[in-house]
Amino acid sequence: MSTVGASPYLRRFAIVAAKFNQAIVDRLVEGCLAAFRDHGVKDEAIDLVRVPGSFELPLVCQRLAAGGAYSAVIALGAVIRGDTDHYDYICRAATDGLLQAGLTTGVPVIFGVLTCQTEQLALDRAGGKEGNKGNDAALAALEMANLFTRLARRPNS
Ligand code: DLZ
Repeated sequence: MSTVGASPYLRRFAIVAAKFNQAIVDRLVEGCLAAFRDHGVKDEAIDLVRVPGSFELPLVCQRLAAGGAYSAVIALGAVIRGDTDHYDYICRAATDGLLQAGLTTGVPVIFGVLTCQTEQLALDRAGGKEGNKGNDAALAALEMANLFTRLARRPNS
């Protein structure tokens, strides 16, 4: 039995990154790019697109995924709880929308959106003591791209 994991196959990937909380999201982007480089994916094989905030991630991810040029599309953002109910609405829109983007297009859409109670908790997960979720998102994208390649080679899949 072989393991379905990250592979160095040359593919094309899109990163869609929110500008809101940009200092944090930029760290996620760096972690994502570093993981791709570590696995042999060249910068030229990656397109980076910016959107205003995490609420806009699903629409752009869906559009890019539907275009058929990418093995996977990665959404990166940071939603941090404030004084209003915005947090709950944006989290729900991002999670539901990104799930739908993947399901409707059949292209892996990777959820790299931090949803945190405080800025410090987000920083901890953007290259801090809890690692870098952008890095994890790239590994998930590689694993899903590899899995889809294998599934496409199998009859009846
Ligand atoms: C408006 C807003 C707020 C309050 N908080 C965040 C956040 O924590 N993270 C984030 O990515 N975006 C936030 N936004 C912006 C919305 O995602 C969206 O860009 C605007 O509501 C415009 O549609």
